[in-house]
Amino acid sequence: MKKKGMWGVLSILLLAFVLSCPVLAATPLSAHGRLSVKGTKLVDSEGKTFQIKGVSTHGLSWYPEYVSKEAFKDLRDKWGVNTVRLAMYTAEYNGYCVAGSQNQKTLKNRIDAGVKAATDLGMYVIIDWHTLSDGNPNTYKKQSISFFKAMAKKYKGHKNVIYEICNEPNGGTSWSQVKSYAQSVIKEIRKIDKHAVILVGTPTWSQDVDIAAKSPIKGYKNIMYTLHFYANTHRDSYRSKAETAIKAGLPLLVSEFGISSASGSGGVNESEGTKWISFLNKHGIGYVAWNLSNKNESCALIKSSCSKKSGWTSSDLSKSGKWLVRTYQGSLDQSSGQSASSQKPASDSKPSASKAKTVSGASKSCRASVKAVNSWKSGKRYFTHYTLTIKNNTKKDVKSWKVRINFKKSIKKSSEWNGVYTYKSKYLTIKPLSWNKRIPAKGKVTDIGFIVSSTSKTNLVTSVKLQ
Ligand code: IDC
Repeated sequence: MKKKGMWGVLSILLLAFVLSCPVLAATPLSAHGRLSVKGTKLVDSEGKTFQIKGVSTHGLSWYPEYVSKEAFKDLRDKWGVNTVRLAMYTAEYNGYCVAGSQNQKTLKNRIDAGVKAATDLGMYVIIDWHTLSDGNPNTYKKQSISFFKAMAKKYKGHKNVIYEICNEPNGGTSWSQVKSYAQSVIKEIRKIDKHAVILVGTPTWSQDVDIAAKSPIKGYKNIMYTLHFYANTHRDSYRSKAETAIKAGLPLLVSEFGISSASGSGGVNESEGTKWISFLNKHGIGYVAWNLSNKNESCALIKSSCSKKSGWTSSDLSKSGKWLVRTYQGSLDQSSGQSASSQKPASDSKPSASKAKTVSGASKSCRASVKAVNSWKSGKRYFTHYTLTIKNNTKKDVKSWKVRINFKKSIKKSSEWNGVYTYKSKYLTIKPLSWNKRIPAKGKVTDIGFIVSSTSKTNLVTSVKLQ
């Protein structure tokens, strides 16, 4: 009896101990593992599209106080961020190449601290060689090679480190000059690290992705090209350049963007920002916002009057910061403190949108499935990005198709692709284009999608009919 009693107490104690242990939440890294490039997309270790949602530091010489585990944890858990970018200027304000060897040590220590914080939190981290006033990345090519060799040696065992080898070529630097620089740097990194994703800037402040697409770098895997935009300056015509590059098969990443003007100041343009994000979500392209500081400029994410280095509430954020958190995460104040673990392809506004759902409908031969892959709030409206897949279950080709999708509440068109769309208040119909009309026997059509908005969070699809 006595013995039994003791075991009873012990097992209760053991149970109490187990229950009091925090459940180990998944992190972006534990959920997605090493990233690589497949076609035009960044994919996770299971080959699924992975969309970076990131925040960049300001220059590591200027605002090192935001490089900390506390700050990054807030970004991850409260802002919905899965990646941080450590921006190290090469030329201006104590840049790496202009202020002596002691300064280089200091900057490298800051990178180490940033990589460690991100790694401890299971986040991805971009080491950014932030060329800017030096215009042509060949200016400091030697320094760049020795820097990236050192980084690659140190971090080759890491699955979460990404190298960005030149932020923004400018001042008339041509793509062939950037390409030759990139080939030299990539060659050295690859001798040490066979896998890491490497980001290459494009001419004209990383805008000319269409030009890079005409002559991409050959012979290496896991290379992406960067596209930068500032939404109050760069609009439709820049999205067209991106579209050209994507069509040509170039893998893109927006390693820096703001919703201010290109100067980093001036008014912020939320609606153009939202257009960009819809566009990037539609293409599964990731993005990283500039910048985590309280500098008195409209692209800074923290208000200049706020001196906190972490633990921000919504009122501590600038207009850009508030918009960003809304776009990435829903609302800061509602945040549950959940880890950004569950990184779905992009921004999930809380609460209903996280129930990513598929609704299907069938005809005699086919099955159509509509999946909500993404949701976010912008202004007063809730946006949802849906994809449509139609499978032919028979052994005969289907000549054409038409799908009707019914919603709970009325919807408004935001964007659409790869179909002919007709909108009525509570439903829409999609008909094919000439090239995706025919569904081969046992085959399927994919890559059809649309974004609609409504005033309700719970505006999910109620039924799908194949006509
Ligand atoms: C800006 C900073 C600003 C700093 C300036 C230095 O926000 O505080 O004084 O750099 O020249 C970029 C660059 C990025 C710029 C940003 C805004 O990559 O370094 O930051 N921008 O101008 N490209 C387009 C815009």
